[in-house]
Amino acid sequence: MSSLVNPLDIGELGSGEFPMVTGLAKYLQENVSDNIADYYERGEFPADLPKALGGLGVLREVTLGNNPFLVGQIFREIERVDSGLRSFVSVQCSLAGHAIADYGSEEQKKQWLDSLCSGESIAAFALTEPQGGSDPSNMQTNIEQKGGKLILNGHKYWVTNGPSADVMVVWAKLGEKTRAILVPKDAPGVNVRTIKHKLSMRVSQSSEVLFTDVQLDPSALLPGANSLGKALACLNQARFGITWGVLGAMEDCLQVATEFVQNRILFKKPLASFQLTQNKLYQMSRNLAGAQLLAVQLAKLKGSENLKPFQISLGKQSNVEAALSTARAARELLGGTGILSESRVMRHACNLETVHTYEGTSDIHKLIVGLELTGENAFG
Ligand code: TGC
Repeated sequence: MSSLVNPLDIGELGSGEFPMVTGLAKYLQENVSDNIADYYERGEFPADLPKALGGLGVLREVTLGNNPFLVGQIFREIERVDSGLRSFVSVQCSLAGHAIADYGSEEQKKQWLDSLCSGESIAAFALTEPQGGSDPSNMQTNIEQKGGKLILNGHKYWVTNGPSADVMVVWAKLGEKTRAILVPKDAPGVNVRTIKHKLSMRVSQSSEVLFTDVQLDPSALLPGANSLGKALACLNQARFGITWGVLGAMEDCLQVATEFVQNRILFKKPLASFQLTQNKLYQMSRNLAGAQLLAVQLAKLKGSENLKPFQISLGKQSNVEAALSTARAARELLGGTGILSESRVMRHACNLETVHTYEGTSDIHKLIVGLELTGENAFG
């Protein structure tokens, strides 16, 4: 790994340390990287990817493994290609897979975990509703008990993987309690609509899902998923993955920008020789070094089971802001070339606009840290 993308020589970041990550990087390089811009333009997800990631052991590792460095490096490699691909894995493994693994019955785990980890089945996680994602406690989706059956009604929004999901982990109110229930996609009354016209995260398949009198057996409830806190604990997994994933996007932006300015001649000199250029590169490198240190420390804390939610918020907010700033700087250094799909950096920047907002907006994460610092709840 060149010092360019690992300025502080942080040993744990070396992807050579994990054969699975090396295999993943090779697979992505040979099969996805060259085509990703076309997928992005078409707004299409590479359909072979889930089974390929399953075959490499990547989905199992993220869902059930217990090495945060390996999980982090997996996300970093995938997001180096595109944040939308990382979103697929975040939802399949960190959100839906974790919910089933942590809160599911033995029967539910037996039914779903192997096929989710192999990529044979796809999962979605339906928490957010159209009235706003930041306040999930205002959930309107509900479950009623009627004659030994459960009846689900409601409307979920921004459901990643929805269009291809075989199963959805749906969060809903059952009386006063927040519960999660497994809903097969073909259950009568489930209506999945793809969200179109996105200018960001175009390879990620987003949807809204309407549930109209969907009849489910009580055994579809995840027994351990019995509070809003359990839903937020799933988000911890996904937010941790983002702190690592965005490193990949940043590294790619720094690499593209550095190569570009070394080869671009302006005023008879390489663009790299201008002080303003080097200042921008310095800021990108500094952003990256700080983000890497944060990610490594979060992984250490996670590995020793000492990672607190507010620390994840700090890492997610800070690393995504650093990544967005890095991608914008790369775009600027590339001039007009920066807006072309082939240069990659604008795609990263557009994706990172979404990452800045989802899995807890930047502001929500600042307020979570603010609450920790002051004891004052400033959400409402
Ligand atoms: P609050 O009273 O603070 O908390 C309710 C209960 O939850 C506990 N808790 C957590 N537990 C584990 N991990 C966390 N990160 C937790 N945060 C809170 C808390 O201790 C409490 O437990 P208990 O036992 O005391 O009841 O709840 P609040 O309603 O005041 O909300 C606080 C706030 C704003 C921090 C929370 O609502 C929040 O994080 N909001 C942002 C939600 C968010 O990130 N939404 C976007 C998700 S992304 C998306 O929906 C797409 S899903 C994936 C996809 O398809 O892409």
